[in-house]
Amino acid sequence: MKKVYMCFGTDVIHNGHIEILRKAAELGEVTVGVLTDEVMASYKRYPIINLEQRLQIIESIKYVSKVIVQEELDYTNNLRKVKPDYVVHGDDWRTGYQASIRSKVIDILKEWDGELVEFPYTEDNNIKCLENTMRERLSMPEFRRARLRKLLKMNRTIRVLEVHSGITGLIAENTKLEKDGKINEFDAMWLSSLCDSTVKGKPDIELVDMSSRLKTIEEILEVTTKPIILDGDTGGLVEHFNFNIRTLERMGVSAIIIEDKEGLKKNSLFGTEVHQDQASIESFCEKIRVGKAALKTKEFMLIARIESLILEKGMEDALARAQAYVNAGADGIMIHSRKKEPDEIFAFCDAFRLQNKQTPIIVVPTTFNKVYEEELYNHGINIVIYANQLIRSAFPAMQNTARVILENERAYEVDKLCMPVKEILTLIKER
Ligand code: SPV
Ligand code: MG
Repeated sequence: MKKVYMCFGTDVIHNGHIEILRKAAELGEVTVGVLTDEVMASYKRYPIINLEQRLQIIESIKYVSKVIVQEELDYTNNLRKVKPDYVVHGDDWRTGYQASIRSKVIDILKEWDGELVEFPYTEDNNIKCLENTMRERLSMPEFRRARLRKLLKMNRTIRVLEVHSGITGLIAENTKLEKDGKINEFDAMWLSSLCDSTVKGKPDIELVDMSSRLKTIEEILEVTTKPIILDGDTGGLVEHFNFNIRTLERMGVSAIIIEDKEGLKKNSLFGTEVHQDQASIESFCEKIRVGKAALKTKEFMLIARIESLILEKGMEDALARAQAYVNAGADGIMIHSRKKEPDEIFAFCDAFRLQNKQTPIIVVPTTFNKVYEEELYNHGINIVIYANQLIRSAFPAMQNTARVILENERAYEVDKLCMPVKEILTLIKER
């Protein structure tokens, strides 16, 4: 009996899959490698049903003899274990980001004269509808809200991109690229106060109020499925905070980060160049307790942001606050710095991790931006937020276009700087 290997990265088994499995079974005994939730999340979308359930479903299909777990998009390890005579796949992976995975499969199969067999991929409308239905479910509050906690269990850096509108939401949702056999994409979105204010032409001083922030969130929720982390500034008055946090939870936001400042808050990257007051440990802990008590689910996360390094209050103060905020119920700690080097961030994380292995640490490497995600991970950091790069890159591009039009007194010269009209017309799908 010949051995056949297939990999399954889906949680919706449809007639197309059954058809290809039937053909595979005609070639020999079929082993299916089922992708882990982690790989699924990084390759297509977060799975609606988990690995155990998917293993059970696929195992019960009559054309399948055996299921094993495939821990990477790259087939190499499983292929060397199984040594199949045939790998079966739809022919849809010849182009796009799976093309390099395919070439590698062909190379590995040469080691024992195995063969890649490709069947025409059936893309019918029913299948498209099914996939759309799944995506819609992922965008619903009950699915989306819990996803940040689920991602945190995956033991890797969670990569978060700043968004401030529907269109930036789509960029965070859809931008992905293949690198070293893996798909790189953003896991979640950060609704920055700086960018949400800047895009409205306002300073970052809690002037853009919660109603306006909620409207922006709604706009983003409508066109995306990924989890949202809201930059909640100081959280405002305790008496308002308990209402606002519940609204966010109900909408399907996954987390709010509040910073330990009081009075007129200014942006942290000003540091001590402007007057800003840090809240007392007691009053900030009270805000955390009130916020946590208002929540209805265990899914929503309240993350406490420590401004001690920004305000030059020292490492000891930062560490004492971290401990106090966790004891008050904070589900994560964001430590911020505006130094060019990550040394003080690393010192904080190393010391914090000596006492606390569990609580997620969040950082915003805007100034210490030479540091790679892997290095942050090695210091126990769980979430990395790219907090303002979309608006900072969009602004100079738009300003330059405006200048070039003024310079030439016509728009011909800016055309090469712009997306073609045809593309902007079809950028947003009507369905
Ligand atoms: C934001 O993006 O609004 C932040 C991060 O709060 S920072 O601008 O660095 O303070
Ligand atoms: Mg902010």
